Amino acid sequence: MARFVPFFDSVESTALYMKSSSLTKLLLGLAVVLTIVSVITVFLYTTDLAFSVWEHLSAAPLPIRLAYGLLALLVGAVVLWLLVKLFRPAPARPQRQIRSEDDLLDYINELQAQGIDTDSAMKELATLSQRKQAGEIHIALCGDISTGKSSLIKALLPQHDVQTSPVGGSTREIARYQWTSPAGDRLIISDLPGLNEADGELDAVTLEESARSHVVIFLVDGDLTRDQYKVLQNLLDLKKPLILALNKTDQLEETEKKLVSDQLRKRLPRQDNVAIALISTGGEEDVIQVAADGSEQHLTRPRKPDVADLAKALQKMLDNDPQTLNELRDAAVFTLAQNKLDRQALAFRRQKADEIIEKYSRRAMLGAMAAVTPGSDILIQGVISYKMVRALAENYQAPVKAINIDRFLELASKHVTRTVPLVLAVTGNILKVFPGAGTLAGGVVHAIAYGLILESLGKAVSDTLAARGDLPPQPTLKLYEEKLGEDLESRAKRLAVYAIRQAGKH
Ligand SMILES: Nc1nc2c(ncn2[C@@H]2O[C@H](COP(=O)(O)OP(=O)(O)OP(=O)(O)O)[C@@H](O)[C@H]2O)c(=O)[nH]1
Ligand SMILES: [Mg+2]
Repeated sequence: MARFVPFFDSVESTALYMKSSSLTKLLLGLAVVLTIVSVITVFLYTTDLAFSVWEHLSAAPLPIRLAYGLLALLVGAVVLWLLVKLFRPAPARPQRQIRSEDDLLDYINELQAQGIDTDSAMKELATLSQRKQAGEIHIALCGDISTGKSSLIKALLPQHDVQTSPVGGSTREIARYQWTSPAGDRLIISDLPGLNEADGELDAVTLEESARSHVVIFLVDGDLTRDQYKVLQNLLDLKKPLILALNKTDQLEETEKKLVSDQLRKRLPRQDNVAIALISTGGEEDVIQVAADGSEQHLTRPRKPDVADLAKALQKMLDNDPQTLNELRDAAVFTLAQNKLDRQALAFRRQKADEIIEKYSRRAMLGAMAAVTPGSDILIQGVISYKMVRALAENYQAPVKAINIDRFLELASKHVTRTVPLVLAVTGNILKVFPGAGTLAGGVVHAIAYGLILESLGKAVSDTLAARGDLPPQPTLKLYEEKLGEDLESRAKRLAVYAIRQAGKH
C-alpha cells in the first residue's frame, strides 16, 4: 500500500538518524552478509534439486519425461502470463468510432444511463432525419465577416431582400434561401454569421451549420489567415466537399488575381471534392454623378456581380453521386453529434471528479484530526489517497491498474514531502486570522495541510485523466505542484473554516 508521508515524519527522522548512524551502519553490514549467504544457500539447494530431478527423469520412461516437460512448460507459461498481466500498463482506452446512426445511438444510450445530458446530440439526429425526409441539398456559406456571403445570396437570388453591410457582423443568425441552380437542382443555401467577429460568439453556430451541410462555400477576399486555414483544415478533416471562393476580384489586377489564386491552390489538397472559384459578388459602390449643370451628387449603386465560376464548380460537385454526398454529410453530422456528447460527458465527469476530491480531502482532514498517536494517520492518509485516485480513474473510465496507482502514490509521497514546508507556512499564517484557533492549532494545522495536499493531488490527477485518459506519474506530479500553488491562501482559508468547525464538534 502506498504511503502518504506526513510532514512531521521527515523532521523527526532526521534527528533520529544522526544519533543512530553508527548502529545503522553495523546493522546494514550484517544484513548484507546475511543476504549474500542466503542467496548462495538458495542457489546451491536449487541446483542440487534440479540435478536430482534431472537424474530421476533421465531414468524415467519417455512418456513420463514428456509429461513432466509439458507440465513444466505450462507452469512457466502461467507464471509469465501472471507477471505480464500484473506489470504491463493497461492499454489506453480506444477512441470510440462512430460510423453509423446505430453507433451514435449506442453512445447516447450509454451516456443517458450514466445520467449525462444527451439532448444536443439527439437534436442533431432529429434535424438530420428531417432533412433526409425533405430530400434537401444544403449549401453553407461560410467565411470571415464582410467577405461577401450575403452579397453572394443577392447575386444568386436578386429577387430576395438580403441584408449586406460594410460593417462586419451584419448577419446575426442563419438565414436559409431556396435556390434552383441553372441545371435545375433545388438547393437550400444558408447565409451564416461571419467568423472572427470581434465579439466572436457566433463562430460555433457557423461551424456547426457547415458540418450539417452537403457542400461548404468558404469565402475569402485574399490569402488565408491562420484562423481561416484552421477552419478549412477542420472542414477538410470532416471530408466536407468544399469550394474556396476568392471574392472581390474586381479589386485585383489580373496578375494579382493569379498570384492569390495560385497561393490558395497551394494551401489546399488536390482532391475531387475541393475546388477554387474566383468571383465578384458585387456589393455596392459609391459613385459621384455629375449633372449637366456641373452639380455633383453622391450615389451608391450596385456593382455587377460575376459568380459564374462558382456556379460551375458547385454544379460539378452536385453532379457527383448524390449517395456519396449524403453519406459524407451524415458522417460529418455523426462526428458533430459525437463531439457534443464527448463535451457533455467530460463536463459531467469533471463535476463528479470535483465532488470526489472534496469528499476525500474532507475525509483526510477528519482522519488527521482523529489521529490518536502521532503517525497513526500515515495509514489513514495512504488509504484515503489510494481510494481517491481509484475513484477518479473509475470516474473517467480510465484503465488505471491498482499497481499503477500504488506506484504513482509512492512517487507522489516524495513530492508531497518536498512541498510540506510551504503548505505548513501558509496554513500557520492563515490560522492567525481565526480567533480562538490557537487552542486547537496542532490537529487543525495538520488537518488543513492534509486537505490542501489531497485537494491539489486530486485536481492534478483529475486534469491528467481528463486530458490523457491515463496517469503518467511525472506530468501528473508536475501538475500537482502547480495546483498546490494555485490560490493556496484562499483555499487554506476555506479548509480552515471547515477544520475549525469540525474541531469544535469534538
Ligand atoms: N469590392 C467588392 N466589394 C464587395 C463585393 N461583394 C461584397 N462587397 C462589399 O463587402 C461588404 C460586406 O458584404 P456582405 O455581403 O455584407 O458580407 P458578409 O460576409 O455577409 O458580412 P457579415 O454578414 O457581416 O459576416 C459590403 O460593403 C459589400 O458591398 C465585391 O465583389 N467586390
Ligand atoms: Mg452577411
